[in-house]
Amino acid sequence: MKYYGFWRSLAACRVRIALALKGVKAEEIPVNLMQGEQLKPEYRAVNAQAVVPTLILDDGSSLFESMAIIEYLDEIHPQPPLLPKDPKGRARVRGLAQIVVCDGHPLLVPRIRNYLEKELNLDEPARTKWCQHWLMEALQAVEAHLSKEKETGKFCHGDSPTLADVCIATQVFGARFYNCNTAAVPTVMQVFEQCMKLDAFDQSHPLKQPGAPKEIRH
Ligand SMILES: N[C@@H](CCC(=O)N[C@@H](CS)C(=O)NCC(=O)O)C(=O)O
Repeated sequence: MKYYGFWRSLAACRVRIALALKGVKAEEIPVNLMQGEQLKPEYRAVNAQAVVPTLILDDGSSLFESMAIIEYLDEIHPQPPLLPKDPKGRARVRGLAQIVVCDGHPLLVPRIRNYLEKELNLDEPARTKWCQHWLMEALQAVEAHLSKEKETGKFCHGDSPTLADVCIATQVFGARFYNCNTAAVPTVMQVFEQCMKLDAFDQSHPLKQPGAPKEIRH
């Protein structure tokens, strides 16, 4: 198994964390998003949306979209489970994950930032303000759930990590890259600290990947 990713990609990071939690080894093939490599015809032939991640299975077939990839990994490597056993629990975990993956993170990706810069002529401070705003919108919605729902434990749902933690941890990585004030989301940050005690999260951090700089410059 191998996957196309990039050190800076939060979506690829989600897959990296899930692979690590499952103890599955997969080589990462870097696609340099900062140099636009995702837009080259060779990569478009791999991923029709020109985005990472793409998981390539041993039979050569490919899977796309981080949530679909992670749920596939969870089905073929059921231990440790990333979704609860009960339907209501699964709906809650998927809901928390989707606040980030469907509604928050898509507003930050390179094609959006490039459009803001090149088509709408927004300068760097305005683009940073945009990213900070949407990063925190998602995390504040997650905070509202985590802080008042009884299912919240050490992690988003109980005392072991789920799909929700994978997604929320990567959104916090993004919030830190953009120097967001995370004091407003204390429960999210408690869960994040628990996640970061696990090697699977710590070692999957974007800045710990080959080719990553010591710190993020926008
Ligand atoms: N919903 C997709 C998002 C994929 C995505 O947008 N990935 C970003 C990196 S985090 C990307 O490759 N962007 C390329 C671009 O925007 O040009 C997923 O979860 O896999």
